[in-house]
Amino acid sequence: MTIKLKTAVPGPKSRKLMARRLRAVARGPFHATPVFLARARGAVIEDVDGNRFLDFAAGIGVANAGHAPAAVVKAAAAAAARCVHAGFNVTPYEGYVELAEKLCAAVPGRGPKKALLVNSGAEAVENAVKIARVFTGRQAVVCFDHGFHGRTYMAMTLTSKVKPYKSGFGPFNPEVYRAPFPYAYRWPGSNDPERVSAECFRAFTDLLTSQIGPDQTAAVIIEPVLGEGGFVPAPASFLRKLREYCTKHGIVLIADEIQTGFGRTGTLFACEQAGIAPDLMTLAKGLGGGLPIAAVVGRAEVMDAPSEGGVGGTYGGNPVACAAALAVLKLFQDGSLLAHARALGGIIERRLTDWQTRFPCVGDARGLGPMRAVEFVRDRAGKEPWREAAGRVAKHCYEHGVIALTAGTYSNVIRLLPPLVITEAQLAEGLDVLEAGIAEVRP
Ligand code: PLZ
Repeated sequence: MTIKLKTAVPGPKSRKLMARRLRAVARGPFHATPVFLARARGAVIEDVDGNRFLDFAAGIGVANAGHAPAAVVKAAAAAAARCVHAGFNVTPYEGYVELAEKLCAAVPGRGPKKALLVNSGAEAVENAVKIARVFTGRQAVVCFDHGFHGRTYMAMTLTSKVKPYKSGFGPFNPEVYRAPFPYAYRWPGSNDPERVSAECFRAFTDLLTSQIGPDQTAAVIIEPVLGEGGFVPAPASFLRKLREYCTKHGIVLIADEIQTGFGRTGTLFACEQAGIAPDLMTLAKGLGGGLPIAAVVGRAEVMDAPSEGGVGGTYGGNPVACAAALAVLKLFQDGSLLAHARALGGIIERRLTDWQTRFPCVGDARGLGPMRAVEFVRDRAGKEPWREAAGRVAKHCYEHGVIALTAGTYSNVIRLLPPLVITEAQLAEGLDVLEAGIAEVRP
């Protein structure tokens, strides 16, 4: 048994720290749990009161290779001992170049590729849009319903959900258009993924031809599986049709793999499973194993469109973060972590499907590989989103030793984001807690 609770959750030390936090820290940053962390290893988090939790959040899909893998800690420490920061735009260093080489080799696509390193997912999204606009000489950007791309102005504009992400923060960036995402469970008229995929693609082409103009469109940005939007996979057919359309019209296709990347869906990148290569891919989260680093990777001619000095930043591709990312990539290299991730995916899928048949409040169970979620509804037929159910299950989880996150446009989803090094026994232990939480949910 991994879970070990010494106090009620939150414990006295966490409560004290929360009181200090409320006084000194701005209200904005949200907490999924009231638990203050002391340390984390593998798939286990220990709080300041000595309670041990199983982690189904991985720092929002970051610790895919586990919390503090020895190789990553060692590589980062060694890099820090050599140089913490110099600035790639002042005195370049090998780690940045080597990471770019490795990322270019790892992302799908046959032709020559190049990479740009930045600090966060939002920054990667901003840069991908800048690059696409310069490359095409066009302005419009098309994104999708339920999408999440970050909190800076362009990334926030591309994000769909108003509360809490956009409310009060307007005006938003111009020339951003939104098309429907093939969210089969909530598509009016049909739940058949292929039919929904076809109907959404028709709506997408109609939007471009009747409102924007394909020849005015710089980029289309999509998450292959919605992350914050509730773990809804785009059908492979939809992604393939987008790929064809963008190629035909010279539009830059950006796959935002910030949450889906680095094994989260059972392959290094989700696009691999649809058999598509985007023109640009945005990466962050799992890339640095916890250190802040992100990337835009893609077709060399697109990546080279901005002039020298046109993109960059002080910290982008920091040497310590590069060393950590190189160590993370090495952990994925022999394929055993991905194979384990797929095995976890099978276990999670069976368990979640079983809950969907047994618990009326579980309206949908879905995902890709181990990136899976359940969606709570008040009634099966009407599918009215049941936000409080997801909140109560998440609370039950942390009170019983599992850190789990909600998601979804209606905040009625519980998503599973365990570190991919979690053992099958740990996973089962955590799923038992989650199941007990769901069984307790009453109107
Ligand atoms: N694109 C697909 O999932 C970040 C957001 C947490 P940053 N998702 C977690 C929060 O409450 O802000 C994300 C993502 C996708 C972009 C981003 C943005 O990545 O590193 O948080 O900027």
